[in-house]
Amino acid sequence: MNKILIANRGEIAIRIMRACREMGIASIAVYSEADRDALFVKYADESLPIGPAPSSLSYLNIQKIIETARSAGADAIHPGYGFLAENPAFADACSEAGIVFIGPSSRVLELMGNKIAARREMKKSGTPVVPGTEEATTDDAQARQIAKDIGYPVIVKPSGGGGGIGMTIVRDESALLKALENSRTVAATSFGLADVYIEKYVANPRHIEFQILGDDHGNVVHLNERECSIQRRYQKLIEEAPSTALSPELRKTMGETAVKAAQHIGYRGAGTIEFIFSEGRFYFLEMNTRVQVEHPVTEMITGIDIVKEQIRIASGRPLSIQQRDVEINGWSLECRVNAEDPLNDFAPCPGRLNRYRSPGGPGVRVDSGVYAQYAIPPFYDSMISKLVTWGRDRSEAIERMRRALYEYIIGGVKTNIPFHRAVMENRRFISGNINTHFIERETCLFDQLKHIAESEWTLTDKMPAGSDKKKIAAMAAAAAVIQVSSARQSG
Ligand code: MV4
Repeated sequence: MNKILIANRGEIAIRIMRACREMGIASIAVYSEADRDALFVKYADESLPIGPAPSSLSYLNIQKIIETARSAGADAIHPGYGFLAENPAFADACSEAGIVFIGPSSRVLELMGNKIAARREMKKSGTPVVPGTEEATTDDAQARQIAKDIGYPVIVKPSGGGGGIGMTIVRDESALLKALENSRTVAATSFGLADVYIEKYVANPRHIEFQILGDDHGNVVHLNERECSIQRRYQKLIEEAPSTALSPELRKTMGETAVKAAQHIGYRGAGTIEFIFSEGRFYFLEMNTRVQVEHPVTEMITGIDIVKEQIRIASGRPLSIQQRDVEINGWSLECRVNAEDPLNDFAPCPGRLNRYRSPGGPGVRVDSGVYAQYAIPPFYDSMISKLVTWGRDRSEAIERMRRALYEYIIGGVKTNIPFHRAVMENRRFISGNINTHFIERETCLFDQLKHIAESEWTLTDKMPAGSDKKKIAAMAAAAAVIQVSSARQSG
């Protein structure tokens, strides 16, 4: 493999190109009109335009991307996450063009993309699934009977989706038919498939997922778990590895279950088995057939470069590690730093980063696709960076995250950094006793956040206003760099 086209943008495009560079592989960026000034376009060995800003006309345009890959002589395409990453038609289009799709077979993408089929298949492999329906529920009387048998509350889920869209929690029979109707409508609009299914609703769960890698030589390994319970409206905000919830024995059991599940479907590439975890029990939820946003926390505790393994696997080479080589070293946290206003319902705040300086030092990793003076376009997600820390234990990882959040300077847009600072100081979070309802239930978080945001934003917008000398010094340094570069530009 000599040349890889990255069919994605932002931080993940750069993450993939970094792996390419270390492996001596040339990288090709493709970019929309809105991304002309983006960092990933500058980082790539070669950059080619693929169309207008809306992703439907660029990053989702299969024909255009394949055509571009062909004319540039790409051997393979890495789809990153989102966009075309889990699209079986795209995987097929790659093969038809004689280009390697860096990911699982289109058969597996199809199978795991249909959540009812995935459930059925996982049950067959001996993986525990939540009690629920085996087929799409079409008949109302039958649905009523099934929900009654499972016992309320139940949750209605679209088969075509995942990630929470169109899911409805049903507390009693009177709400069931309306919920089915509602989920079907959302499912049809969002996924083009109206099929829905019913599961027992697991109350107060954690979301724990296992990273797996499979190659074409019959090897499947797991890289342990990630704890992803800190989320809001199905959007993960903070992830960590390992999870405070698992004993070594349970970790081993869940890891072996994940490997068996992957082997059962003949999985190739990097993938994630999502489990819902409650009261010591775990159940399969979904499988994600791509590299995930939060993969760095696993890399930090295992030392394994997941993207390089993806490329190795796609080249037909065996995994560079066996299960016995996988060890957990320390603890890692990831905060997704977004351009959004946590005090205004996390509304997106795209715009120019008139000040930008990222943190560093021991145990700090920043994956981002931005730079000072870069304008975040309004067309895509609002992620500025993934701030990742590592420590010998969870306390050290948290301390380093607090320190890194303190060092981070972002001016010109509102960010959720104050939210992350509040979480890193929150007693419940520090205790590790968290579940998926943490953000909505921990209301004191928002009082704390308000307090932090007021001082932080004042400081960043009006530099001399604060009393925080060290932060001002760091901001002055960043401002000086900006002045020098703009003087250069105008001169
Ligand atoms: C569930 C569940 C409880 N019971 N399934 C949400 C994202 C998707 N990956 C699966 N999700 C859930 N599935 C069963 N059987 C709880 C969630 C869930 C959730 C559901 C409704 C409202 C907010 C939620 C937050 C996290 C997880």
